[in-house]
Amino acid sequence: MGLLTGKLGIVFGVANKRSIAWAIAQAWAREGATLAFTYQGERLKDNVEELAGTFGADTIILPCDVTRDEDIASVFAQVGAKFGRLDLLLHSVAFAPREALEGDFLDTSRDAFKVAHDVSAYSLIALARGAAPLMTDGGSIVAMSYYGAEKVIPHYNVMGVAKAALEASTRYLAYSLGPKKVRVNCISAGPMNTLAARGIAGFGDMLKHYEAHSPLKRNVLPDELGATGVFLASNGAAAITGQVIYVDAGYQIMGM
Ligand code: 0WE
Repeated sequence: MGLLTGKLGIVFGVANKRSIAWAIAQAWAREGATLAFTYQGERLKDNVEELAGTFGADTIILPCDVTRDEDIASVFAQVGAKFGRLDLLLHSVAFAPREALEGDFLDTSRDAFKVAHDVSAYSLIALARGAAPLMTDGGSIVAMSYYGAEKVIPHYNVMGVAKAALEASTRYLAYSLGPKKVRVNCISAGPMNTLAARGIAGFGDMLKHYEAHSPLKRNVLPDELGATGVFLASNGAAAITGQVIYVDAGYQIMGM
């Protein structure tokens, strides 16, 4: 029997087959979870339907712009009607305006700060609040973070500040939802070759830097994020909440 057999989950953040959300969703499904998916905007609808459609007829696929409270309310109303309850939620959503990731952090506009924090950090709180009433038998909420939350990564800029807010929100949500046996954790992934990384200047050099300097002398594979996602979702992680787990080939431990 799978580690997640009988569990019901919802996945936010699949854009295409390279998405971290897709790697974790596939691993959750392989372990027996039944999943709902959301997509951001019509341009991603076909992608998500093609990927998630492979899981069969009981898969729910819904639109959701995480900056819209009415979208979030509608998603959890429909998931509640079809699933009746919920055990798992994956948050794999981030956005900052491109110019904020290219220039000097000093020039971060009020609007770029607001958008980055709304999409990338506040959304975790809003989604947790939507999911919590359905998590009647406890639950596991997993969000994706990055080392730029903790140390300066050139050009990551306002996304680093937003990921710091996401990680702090993870701790406060863990405290808020702990009495309901709902756990909230982050996976801090090493750099991955996803749509979100495409076109980021120097991204190839960053992958080479991890190969050269991480203890394991390599980059992280999507399946390894999937396996950590399964662990955090499983009853094996029943006493783990509020944590940031680094899945980064050990890079984060290095001082030089
Ligand atoms: O969190 C991320 C990327 C998130 C992201 C990516 C984009 C690109 C396109 C958020 N917003 C946007 N907005 C866009 O217009 N990562 C961890 C990947 C990443 O992004 C970087 C990195 C790494 C690593 C940006 C600069 C430096 C390093």
